[in-house]
Amino acid sequence: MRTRAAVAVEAGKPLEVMEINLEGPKSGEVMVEIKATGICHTDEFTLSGADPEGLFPSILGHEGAGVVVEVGPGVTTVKPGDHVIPLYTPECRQCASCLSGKTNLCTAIRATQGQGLMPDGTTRFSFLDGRPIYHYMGCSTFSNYTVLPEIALAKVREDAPFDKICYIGCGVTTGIGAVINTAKVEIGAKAVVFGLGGIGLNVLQGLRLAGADMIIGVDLNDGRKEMAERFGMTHFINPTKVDNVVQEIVNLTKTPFDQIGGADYSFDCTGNVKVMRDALECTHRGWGQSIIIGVAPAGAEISTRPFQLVTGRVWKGTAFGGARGRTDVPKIVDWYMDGKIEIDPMITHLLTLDEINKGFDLMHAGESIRSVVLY
Ligand code: NAD
Ligand code: AHE
Ligand code: ZN
Repeated sequence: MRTRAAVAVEAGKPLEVMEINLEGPKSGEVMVEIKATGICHTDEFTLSGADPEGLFPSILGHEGAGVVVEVGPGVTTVKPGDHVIPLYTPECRQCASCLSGKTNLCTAIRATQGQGLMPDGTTRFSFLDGRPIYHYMGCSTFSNYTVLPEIALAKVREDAPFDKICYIGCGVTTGIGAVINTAKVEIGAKAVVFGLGGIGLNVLQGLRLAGADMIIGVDLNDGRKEMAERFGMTHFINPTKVDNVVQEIVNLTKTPFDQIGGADYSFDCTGNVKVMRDALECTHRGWGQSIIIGVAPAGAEISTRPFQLVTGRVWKGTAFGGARGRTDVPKIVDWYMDGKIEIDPMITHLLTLDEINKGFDLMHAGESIRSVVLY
């Protein structure tokens, strides 16, 4: 069949909206009509050419929601008409990683996913002249219709609005999950969030949900302050307006009983390796944990004095907030529908597929939190 899609033809170039070919689902695969997709900073990162796994031409997008239209042979867990959220971190429930109970990083199809291919090593997308187009993160939600492995779909309730729950496909789950699954923040904690964009705001609401007492937000953009306060931030620091952001955080967290100071938890949501160092070093001697969420460009490396770790600080990372997609995503949709978490104010712009490049422009200008494309 034919479908409309925004194709990443070349690194650093705007997406091109066009009609392309899409082959039907093969064994264990499912065709989904995408109804809405968010634009995450990771899409921008790959389009810019900074992703070591970036492939062109490809169809980006990994934060979608839609409806199953067709299933391939052997598919048993979803059927046409089901509402689903694509998962860039699938959940096969059979591989060593899934069975370990220690990680959400299912390895069943990771190798082909990273090569922009379906598990059988081929692509379902092609230009009208027959040239192949790669998949992206196993999702490719910048196409109106896409094909995914069955294990990469979370079935969700049918009364949840696509234009909001698409964000659970990455940003919401990543931010809240980093707090709950990865850091396991406790009531009364002091935490710092570096980068108050589409991910950082969800870390804030995760911290509020977990009952953190002091929630410090750090961002270069003063315009983020108002929205961040709405999501639970108690103190704001613009690092360009203080001498030393680490010292500032240490001072803020000191008490008469604890003159050492430092955050119990910090989260990097910028992808900047210098910020990652500050995020580690502002945590408390003896027990501070710093969680890396941001994705850094090819070749970038983190560094700190080993003494920071010798003295008890812990550096961790998280992908998709440590969430097991098929199990956890339907629950997060329930949290949204039950009013336990907020999504609506973070979706600042609604776009058509033809306007998708405007979503990247708004992100670059720091004007949007999430732009969502409606098909
Ligand atoms: P975003 O563009 O919406 O937000 C980034 C924010 O960081 C902006 O508010 C920006 O002003 C701020 N910022 C940039 N540089 C800064 C600095 N030096 N100091 C302080 N603030 C700074 O991006 P997003 O969608 O929130 O994504 C954030 C990061 O998380 C990206 O690197 C993205 O690739 C990554 N990400 C990771 C996962 C994961 O599973 N690990 C999931 C989604 C996104
Ligand atoms: N391909 C990049 C890394 C990109 C990356 O870290 N992706 C995150 C999700 S970001 C979502 O917005 C992730 O899930 N990583 C785990 C995985 O298996 O990809 C690179 O550096 O090669
Ligand atoms: Zn993302």
